[in-house]
Amino acid sequence: MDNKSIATVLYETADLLEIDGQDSFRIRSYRNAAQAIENHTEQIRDIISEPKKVLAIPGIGKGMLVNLQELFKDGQLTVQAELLKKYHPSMLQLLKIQGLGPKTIALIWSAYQVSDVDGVEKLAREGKIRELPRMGEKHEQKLLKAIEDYRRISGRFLIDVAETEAKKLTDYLAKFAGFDKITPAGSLRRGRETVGDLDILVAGTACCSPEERQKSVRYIAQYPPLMDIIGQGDNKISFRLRNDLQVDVRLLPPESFGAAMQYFTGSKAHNVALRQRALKMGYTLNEYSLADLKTERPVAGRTEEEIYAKLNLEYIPPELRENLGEIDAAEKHTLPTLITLDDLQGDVHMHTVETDGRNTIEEMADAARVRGYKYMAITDHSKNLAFANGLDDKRALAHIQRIREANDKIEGLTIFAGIEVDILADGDLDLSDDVLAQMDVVIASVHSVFNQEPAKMTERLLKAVANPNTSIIGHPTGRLQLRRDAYQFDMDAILTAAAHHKVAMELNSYPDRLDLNDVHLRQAKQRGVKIVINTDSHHASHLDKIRYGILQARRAWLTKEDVLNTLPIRKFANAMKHAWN
Ligand code: DGT
Ligand code: CA
Ligand code: CA
Ligand code: ZN
Repeated sequence: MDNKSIATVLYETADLLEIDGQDSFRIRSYRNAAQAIENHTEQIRDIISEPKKVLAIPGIGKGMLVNLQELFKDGQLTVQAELLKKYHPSMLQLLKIQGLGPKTIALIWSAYQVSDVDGVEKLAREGKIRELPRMGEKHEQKLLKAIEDYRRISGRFLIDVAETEAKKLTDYLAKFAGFDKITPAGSLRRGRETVGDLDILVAGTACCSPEERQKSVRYIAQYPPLMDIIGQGDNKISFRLRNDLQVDVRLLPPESFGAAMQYFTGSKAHNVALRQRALKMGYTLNEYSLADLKTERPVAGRTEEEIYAKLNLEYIPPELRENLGEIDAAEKHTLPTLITLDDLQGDVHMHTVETDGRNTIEEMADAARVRGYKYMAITDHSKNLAFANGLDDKRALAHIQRIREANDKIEGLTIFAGIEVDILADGDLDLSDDVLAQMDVVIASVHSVFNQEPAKMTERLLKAVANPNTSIIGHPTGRLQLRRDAYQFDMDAILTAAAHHKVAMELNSYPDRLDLNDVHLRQAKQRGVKIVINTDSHHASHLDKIRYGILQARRAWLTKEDVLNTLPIRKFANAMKHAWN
């Protein structure tokens, strides 16, 4: 359990205590602890066995320490578990609706004993919310709109959330004797940027007799974070987790594992095309096997590799299985050699305590070196981003100095001096030209005035691309997944200009962003624009998020050659100054 997950549980508990009408001192102690843990740089799980260290965190007293110990021991908080029993776990979903806080939820509960989203929506439609104290028709309309928004974006989960849940569940499954192979399939395996539900496949001896299957399903049903079971069949169980993520677990005999992996990895469109090919070749393909059409005898099924091979296809990596030309390319042996994590030589977008990051230059550098990078860049914010304590010219110059000093001290890694400079509303960059010219890496990003007319926004970005100091356009569309749409502009015009000026486009790996997306990345590649894959880390641990960027790059068919931060150091430095080869 990482600090963020702990903080979530504590925040939820505080809200539930408030709904329950408990005293404000107790509620505040949970919120304070949540906030302290969220902001703490050291992981609680690493220090939980040393009570003194935990108690040294401001906001954490003896009582909270006991809670934390319990959380690590049992995977849940008794206080929270009991409140959820009293009000039903659906209360946690209600709390996610914008503008619906514990106070209103408590009002609704005390008047109608309703604690789920559907129920509250029904009350609002029947005009029963406006009848509550301090509520009116306006509140009711706002609430309906918020529920609509919640529905639109709920249902899907960011890849890191899905991946974390999948990891926890597969660890739990691995403890059961008789499950030999366990793997996530579906959109998570394809590396999609958001995931609708988890598809987990399990094979082994426990899958093969009715009694054993029953025992296995019973074990799965006892998974602690499971909220409710949606369906249960002979070899499948579907359930919902506390955070509303749905999971399908399927039990398979080992000889079908490859066929099931292939089928349940999808995508649906890829499967349909593959099945048509199989039929043309005299086979049937389903989740159990690839079989001879006439004799129905299986010819492949234990591994995915043998299925693709029998269909005269090169093995197709999961990230490409979207029926976007991959089957044709696999037949002609023209599948791209997709970029891998090992190809990356550095990460050149990260923040430090000087602006809104949590670690120092040295701490970020140590983390980059541990990852095996050859180079990195510190790119703190510029002054336009006032809430992030962005740098003005003077502080930027001092920061360059500090970065150079840190670079002199560290061996085996080059720390480039960089900046993430704001693109102001008129397209000017937020720092003076001669300061920017001293930087090794200049990432220009839009962080304000998102709602300009598309023509104006295009002009703004074109000006930033044409600025001789710009090396990279950061998170080029500004979208925040499940939260904020991209700002509107003429992508093709920007890419054409970027190719001309040899300015790279960023693939920002932060799961909320994953910007550019796969479609735009393919478009960039067609236009001859190079990509830089970065994390935009605000904490040393964020450097790990680079793998989401790699997955996204692979879904866009990118190879090592398309990505500048696969280059050796000297060539990369030149590329940041518009010399791409
Ligand atoms: P998601 O969950 O919306 O993020 O996307 P997926 O791709 O995980 O979709 P899901 O969970 O509905 O189904 C998992 C895989 O199962 C899907 O990628 C392909 C396969 N599958 C599901 N339904 C069908 C179907 O009707 N025909 C075929 N050929 N395959 C299917
Ligand atoms: Ca799925
Ligand atoms: Ca599914
Ligand atoms: Zn940014």
